[in-house]
Amino acid sequence: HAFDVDKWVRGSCRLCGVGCRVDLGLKNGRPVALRGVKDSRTNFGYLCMKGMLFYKLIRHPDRLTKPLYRARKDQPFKEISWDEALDIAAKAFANSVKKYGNNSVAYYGSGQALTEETYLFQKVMRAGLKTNNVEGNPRLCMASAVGGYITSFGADEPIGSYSDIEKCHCFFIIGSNTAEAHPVLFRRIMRRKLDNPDKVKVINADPRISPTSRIADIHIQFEPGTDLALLNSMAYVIIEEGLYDKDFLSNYATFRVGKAKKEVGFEVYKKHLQAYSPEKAAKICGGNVTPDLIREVARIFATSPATMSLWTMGINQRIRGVWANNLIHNLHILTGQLCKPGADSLSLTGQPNACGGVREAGGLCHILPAHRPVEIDKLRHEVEDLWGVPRGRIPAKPGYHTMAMFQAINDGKIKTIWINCTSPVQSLPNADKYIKGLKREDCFIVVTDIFPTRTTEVANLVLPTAFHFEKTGVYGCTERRSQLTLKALDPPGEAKPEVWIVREWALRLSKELNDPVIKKCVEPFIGKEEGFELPKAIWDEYTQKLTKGRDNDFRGATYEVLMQMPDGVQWPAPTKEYALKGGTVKKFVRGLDPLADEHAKDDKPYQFYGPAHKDRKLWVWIRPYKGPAEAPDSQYPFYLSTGRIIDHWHTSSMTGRIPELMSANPYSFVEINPEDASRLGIKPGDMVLVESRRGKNLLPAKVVEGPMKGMVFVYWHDQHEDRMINRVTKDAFDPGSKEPEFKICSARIKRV
Ligand code: MGD
Ligand code: SF4
Repeated sequence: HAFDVDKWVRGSCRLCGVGCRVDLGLKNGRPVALRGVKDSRTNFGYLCMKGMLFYKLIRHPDRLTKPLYRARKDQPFKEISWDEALDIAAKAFANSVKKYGNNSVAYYGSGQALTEETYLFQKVMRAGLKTNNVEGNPRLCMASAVGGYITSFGADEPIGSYSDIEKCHCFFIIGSNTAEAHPVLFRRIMRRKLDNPDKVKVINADPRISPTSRIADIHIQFEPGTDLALLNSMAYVIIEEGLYDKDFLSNYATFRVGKAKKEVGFEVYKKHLQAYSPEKAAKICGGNVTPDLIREVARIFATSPATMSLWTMGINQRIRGVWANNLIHNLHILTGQLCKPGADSLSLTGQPNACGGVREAGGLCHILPAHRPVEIDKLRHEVEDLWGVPRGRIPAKPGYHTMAMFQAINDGKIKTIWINCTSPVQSLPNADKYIKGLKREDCFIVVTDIFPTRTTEVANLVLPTAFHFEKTGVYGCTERRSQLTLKALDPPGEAKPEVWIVREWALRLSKELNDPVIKKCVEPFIGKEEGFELPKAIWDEYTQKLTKGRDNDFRGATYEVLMQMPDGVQWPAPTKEYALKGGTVKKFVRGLDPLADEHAKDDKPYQFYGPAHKDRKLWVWIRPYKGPAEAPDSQYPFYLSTGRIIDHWHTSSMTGRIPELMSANPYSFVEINPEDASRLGIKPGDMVLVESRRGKNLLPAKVVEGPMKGMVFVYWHDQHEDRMINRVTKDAFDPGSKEPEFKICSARIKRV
């Protein structure tokens, strides 16, 4: 290697959900380079620009290095000691609990926090402070995918793995700009296509032509929100033309309808699909969708030797996100495009640890660690027993979900909140509405971050934390794979790892509330050195105690094992011997998944033991088409959609501080279809007012054959007040997953 470094330290990328393996290069103790790990079967040594450059944040001059405090939000911050800061945090939470009750406090975390961090925060909140007000940004991101997997397959998270890509013959990419949001994974898909241009088909279904569409054989462009009709129509063709897999269906599937999850017959399902003949669906979908196009893609999907669907926020961030997920799974169940090599219904995760930390370790208001719904008494008591706290300590009722949590702040019901590793002021939809609440003087806000952000502007107490590679811990990516990142250097100034902060805060909280059970939550971790021993002890408790006997049994993936594996381990991995082979590549398949063997009830090759489906079957759902919460009308005639750009990560609080990335994309802009631009007299670079019923942005125009006619698209990373697009988006959410519809609202545009 040409790098001039003294030492390489192994970890995973800090940014997106692909989970690329990286080595951080140090020279004289300073970070100087990042390289991809060649032995990795995830990224094969490749990195995208963000992944290659994030080491520049480690010693960035803007880093927060001292605790900051102000009693009132209209005062300037002053630097204080950790002792003072932890006392203030403990008193704020204790006073709220004493005065307003346990549900007046909350934790709002992140799919970028380490698993050990989320686990410890939620343990103290639930068993210590007796509240399930534990949420995080994965609600804005993956909640619909969780709902889809649980209702269709009986268990969260994908069956297959990235390695299916190299065996896949038909990629059905819907609602995902993989090329920009998951660049290194897209490289694998592109490689597969370029190496097999005729054998491999790529179908891209999206209202916007994006860099992902470049490799597509077919681009289906439909009106935003109409894909539920498209997916039902593909199912119609598959059945009408007899392209379904009768054996797979009779062995492994049942048909379901409604809230009561009632089982119905195949004929009832067929009848429901009559409303979605290609002729009828094409009319609903608009764009370039014709009956022939629907027939063609349904045939390719069903008859290809192996089909993989890939999707992200275009499907999840919708008021019917769970249904959209179900309808994709339906196609796989009908055609048997599951469990065999190269076939999978694979939801791509946005963040590096939304799966590992939040979905698996209990980071949402309704789930306890290891996929245990909080409402189920037996499972809740199991957790209380494992933690050694009295039964009844964890409330049975889920806490506030994200949108309800920020509404509760608006309503003055939450008095103290801890916001960790996320910046809701910029990332919540209809942001202005919630910023009002966050500015309330009667809501005390603690923020843990590495940089000042839009959210630290509304905080009372800002605590500086260690960044990636300044602490040890685990990230779990899309494909059920967990990977360890080792501490390589100390954090700057007085910044501290979150696990230390939570432990010390909990000890003070225990005294403030005179409640020994709070201390009990962190007792196993007292005295542990914070760089390695402390996170290790937390990981050990979580994996050895909490995942035992669960569908994500991960007892084999100890730190010792994770340190030996170039790519970490995929769960389930109940034993060290098994984890040392890499874990489970395909869930539910006998011979590949130890739990499928353990739970086998017959000699069938697939065993769907997911805990949510007692019948051990996959469920094909009857889900009707339903449009978006807000469709264009005469006043606001455009669809507005938002998403990521390759150079930036989310709110750009990190990537916006990397000069190379900033100069590549310094600000956001609005993409407008050339036909609309010409009709409205908008030329490239003109300043355009983008306005909805909630707010407005002023953005330069990019005139491009990207969004379809009647639609505009805005990148959401820009922190500038005039270009923060979440001041314009809508906060309607899916009634099942509670995930907001960032991807669709109506707007008008005007050249200024
Ligand atoms: P990030 O920029 O990822 O955005 O939105 P956010 O989570 O608000 O925030 C991460 C924060 O963590 C940064 O402030 C960073 O400085 C801080 N940080 C980095 N490392 C550490 C660390 O080690 N410890 C701590 N404590 N902090 C650290 C994401 C959210 O946004 C998501 S997940 C989605 S999917 C949504 N997507 C979306 C969209 O598509 N369109 C629109 N319009 N809005 C969206 N908002 C949602
Ligand atoms: Fe990091 Fe994602 Fe880029 Fe890989 S693709 S280097 S995980 S940002």
